[in-house]
Amino acid sequence: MLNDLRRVDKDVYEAVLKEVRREQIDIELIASENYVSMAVLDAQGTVMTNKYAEGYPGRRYYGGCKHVDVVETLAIDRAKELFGAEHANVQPHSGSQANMAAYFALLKPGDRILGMALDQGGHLSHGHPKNFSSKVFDIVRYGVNKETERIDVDEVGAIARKTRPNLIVVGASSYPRAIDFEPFAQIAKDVGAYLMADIAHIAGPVVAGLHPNPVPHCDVVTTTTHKTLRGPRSGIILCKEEHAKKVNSSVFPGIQGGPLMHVIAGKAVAFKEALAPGFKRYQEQILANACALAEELTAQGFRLVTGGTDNHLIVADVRPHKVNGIQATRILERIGITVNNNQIPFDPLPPTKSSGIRMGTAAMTTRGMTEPEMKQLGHIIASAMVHSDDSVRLRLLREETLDLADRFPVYPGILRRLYEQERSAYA
Ligand code: DSN
Repeated sequence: MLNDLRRVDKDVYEAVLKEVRREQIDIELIASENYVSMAVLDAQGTVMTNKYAEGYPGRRYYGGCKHVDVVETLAIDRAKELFGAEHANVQPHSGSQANMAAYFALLKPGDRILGMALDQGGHLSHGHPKNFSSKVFDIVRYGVNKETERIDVDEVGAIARKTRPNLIVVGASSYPRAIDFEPFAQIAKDVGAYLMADIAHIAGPVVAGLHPNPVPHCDVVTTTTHKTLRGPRSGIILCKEEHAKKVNSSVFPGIQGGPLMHVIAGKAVAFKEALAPGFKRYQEQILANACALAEELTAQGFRLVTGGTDNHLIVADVRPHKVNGIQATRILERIGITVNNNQIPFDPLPPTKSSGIRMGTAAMTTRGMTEPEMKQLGHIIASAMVHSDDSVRLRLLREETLDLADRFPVYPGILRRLYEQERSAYA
């Protein structure tokens, strides 16, 4: 296994080996991460990485594309079927590039975008001052209501009527509640704006019918493919047929050259997996696990933004435990739990510290954990905060997370073969 890599480049090989081991022994609660299947890993490690395929299936600028055409067509057809979309472009390398291409398809530089502020739950590419989006476009922002910490569509409507954006972006990176796209469509219609949804986080529940689907209400929908959708690290764009040509030429030649055909192969495989009946059950368990973790964290003294969750993620205000977000993240890292520090709405602390942490259940659900393990994790997380100065207690908590990780292996086949090869690394 990985024999050529080991022979040619020991440094990279060893880093990969350590990453395989880290993924096994840590509890992954980063809301935007997941573990792809062996089939998706296989697809990405194929010779499709060699092929230049600028253009689209049947209309390429390079010869020799007949097999990559098959793969891209499968990915397109499956994406359309999954989301009920009229058109899909599966070439964006990432979520941010999907968003960039969508903006450039519908807008010209200087046009106005209304998006959710990052510090209220939005995403960098929805208009953060340091992102390309605010350098190219004129950004106005909406946030959440200070009392409820939820999106207030009346307020969004008022901002839209006042600022007359050309495009409204609905979607978030750290918003734990379901989003109703219909009122956004009404607002966009009232002010003559395009409506774009970025469902990077919630694509899995959308596909499973467990979250409203924005496709019928939006001009364009973007998503990453690696979060709850459990595909390779990448992005896609879905749109109405009327925007198809503009979206395609905005991706290529607009902002990208050759598509990453090995990653598109991985997307095709992941979409097939998402179309299979077991995927809905997986998504149901992600949501059930998020509820169970949210309940336990609340019982253990954390304050949850909005009081809970409707999706796969939780934003916990950690200040009741007398720590800030970065301190909580570091304490959890010591006991093998990975999360990210996250601002809460109207956070008095800067993003580098923040008052909260964000957690998601997609990855550990992939490993087979259910509600009892979520309760156990909620208890472990709180104990780590309480005993953060007690290295003996932290060591015991680390043993508990190691035991949990052992009970729910990820990539057991890879681990077994690497272990046989590299006993010393696992000694
Ligand atoms: N960085 C991703 C996240 O963690 O949500 C969004 O792009």
